[in-house]
Amino acid sequence: MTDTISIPDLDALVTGIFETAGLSAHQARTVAAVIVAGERDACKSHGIYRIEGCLRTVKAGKVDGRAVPQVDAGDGPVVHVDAAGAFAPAAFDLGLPALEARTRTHGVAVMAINGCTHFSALWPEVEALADRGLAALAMCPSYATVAPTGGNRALLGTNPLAFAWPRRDEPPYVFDFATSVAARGEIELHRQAGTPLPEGWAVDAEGRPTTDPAAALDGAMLPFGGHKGSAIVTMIELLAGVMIGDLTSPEALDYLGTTALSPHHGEIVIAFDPEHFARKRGHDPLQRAEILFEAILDQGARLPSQRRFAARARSLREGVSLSAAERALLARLAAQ
Ligand code: NDP
Ligand code: PYC
Repeated sequence: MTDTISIPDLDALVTGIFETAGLSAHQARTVAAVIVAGERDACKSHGIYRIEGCLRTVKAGKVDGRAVPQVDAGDGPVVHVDAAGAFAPAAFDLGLPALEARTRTHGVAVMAINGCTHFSALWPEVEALADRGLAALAMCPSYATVAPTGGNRALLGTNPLAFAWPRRDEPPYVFDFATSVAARGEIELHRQAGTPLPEGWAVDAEGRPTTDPAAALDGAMLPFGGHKGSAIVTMIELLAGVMIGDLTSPEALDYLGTTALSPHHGEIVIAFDPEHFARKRGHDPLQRAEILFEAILDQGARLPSQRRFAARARSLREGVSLSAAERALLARLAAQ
C-alpha cells in the first residue's frame, strides 16, 4: 500500500474489513462511509482510527452487525427507528427518507433512534439533510467520561451536537463538536502521540487538573464553556437519552463496563424545512442567511466546516495520505 490512497480504494478496503468481520453489506457500507468521510475530511479522531474500536465492539457482542433497523414512521412528525442493536449509520440511513418526507409535510420533524452503537461524527448526518435543502440538529449521549462543572468525577458523556444549514451556491454551514472541551478521540490521539493535553481539558482520577492524556483517560474530561457547556451536555442526556427511553451516558457505561468499546444508546435528529417558514412569512431565509455569513467572513473569521470542505476537495483530488502506522494498521486489519 502506498502512502496515498484514493477515496474509492479506501472505501473498498474499509468496507471489506467490516464485511470480513461479519457485518451485513448494508452495515459494512454505511459504517465504512462515515469512517472514510472522517479520514477524507481530515477529522482524524473519527477516521480509520475508529475501525479497531468498532471491531472490538462486534467481538464483544455489544453490537449486532447483522441487525436490520426497523423504521416506524407512522404519519406524524416523529419517525421512530429501532436500530435493534445495529451501528447508528445504518439506522440513520434507513430512517432518512421518512425524516425528509415528514419534515416537508410538517415543517419540522424528529428522528428518534433507539438501541444503536454510535461511534462516529455527527456531521455526515446533518450534512445529508442540508444536501436535501433542510436545516438539522443532531445529538446523542456517549458514556460517562465527563465531570459536570463543579464536580470531579466522570458522569456525563462527550455528547456531540451538530447543526447544518443549507446554502444554494456553497457547501452548507455545518458545525459538529463534542460538548466536552474536546472529543475523547482527541485525548486518545494525544496519548498515542505522547503529547500533553492543553490546560483545562481534564482532571485525573483524584479530580486534580491534569495535562497527562493517560491520567485524563482514567479521570474525567471537562465540559466546554464551564457551567453553560455543562448544562448543554445535560440537555443532550435528557432529550436523546431520558426522553426517548434510551440510555444516559452513565447507564451506557454500566451496560458496556468499559470505554474500550463503542457506546450503545439512542440519538435524536431534528430537521427543519426553511421553505415552510419562507411560505408562511413570504421571505427567503436562505438568502438572509447569506447576509449573515458574509458579515462573519468580512471580519476575517471563518465558517465552521470550511477547513473540512477544503480537506475534502484536496482528498477527492489527491487521495488521503496515511502514515506508516496507519498503513500497517489497515494492512493488518485487512489480513484478518
Ligand atoms: P472540533 O473542536 O475539532 O471542531 C468543532 C467544530 O468547530 C467543527 O465544525 C469545526 O470546523 C469548527 N471550528 C473549529 N475551529 C474553528 C474556527 N476557528 N472557526 C470556525 N469554526 C471552527 O470538534 P471536536 O473535537 O469537539 O469533535 C470532533 C468530532 O467528534 C465531531 O465530529 C463529533 O461529532 C465527534 N464526537 C462523536 C461522539 C459520539 O459519541 N459519537 C462523541 C464526541 C464527539 P472544521 O471541521 O472545518 O474545523
Ligand atoms: O470522541 O468522545 C469521542 C467519542 C465517544 C464516542 C465516539 N466518539
